[in-house]
Amino acid sequence: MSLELFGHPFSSYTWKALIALYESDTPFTFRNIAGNEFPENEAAFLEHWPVGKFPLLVDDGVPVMESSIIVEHVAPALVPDDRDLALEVRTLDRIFDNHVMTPVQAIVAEHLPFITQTPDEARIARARASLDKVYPWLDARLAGRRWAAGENFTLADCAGAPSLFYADWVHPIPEGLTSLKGYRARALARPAVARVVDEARPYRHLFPLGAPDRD
Ligand SMILES: N[C@@H](CCC(=O)N[C@@H](CS)C(=O)NCC(=O)O)C(=O)O
Repeated sequence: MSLELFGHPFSSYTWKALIALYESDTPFTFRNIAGNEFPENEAAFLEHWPVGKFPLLVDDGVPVMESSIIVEHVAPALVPDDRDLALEVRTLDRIFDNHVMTPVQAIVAEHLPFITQTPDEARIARARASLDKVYPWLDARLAGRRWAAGENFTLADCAGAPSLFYADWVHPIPEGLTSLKGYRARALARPAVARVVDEARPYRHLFPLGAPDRD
């Protein structure tokens, strides 16, 4: 199979797909759609997926949308065969995307000048309140676990690492939530995750809330 991944090096969902590709040592071509640098990549991307959400995988010309599906497509071993364990992995994958990354994206969107000049403070407050609810839940769920669903690095960690990376930037995880903070630190030390973080460093100036001087 010939694989091309369209995405932005600073995008959390692109990281999710890249982490799976790096974890599984899968050869692929990265097609960067950052800014106006690579117009031919942007045009090819939109031709395959007019909705315009990235990442997008193209496998021998066939588009594969949605980061969770891309992870399973390129690295099936990141979802365990055991049915109960697979459900736990997929549950945590959904929670990181829907209840961590979605409020983070809402907060970021309210600070993007090309989206709005007047941040919707009520929307930001609702997103922060969502993170305040999910952080303690995750802290309890991750207690005693090395990775999100247990001993092995899975699809859930491909989602957990990027979402918590950015969540802690926009709405810091409280010090007392040691399981969650420890999990985030372990995830950032994982070589595949460290690699996507490093590859994105040149783009940190783009972070609309100002990237903190850490990580
Ligand atoms: N459910 C999608 C979400 C992808 C997503 O929201 N990607 C962001 C970048 S991290 C995006 O495409 N933003 C551009 C836009 O919304 O126009 C997935 O898992 O792939």
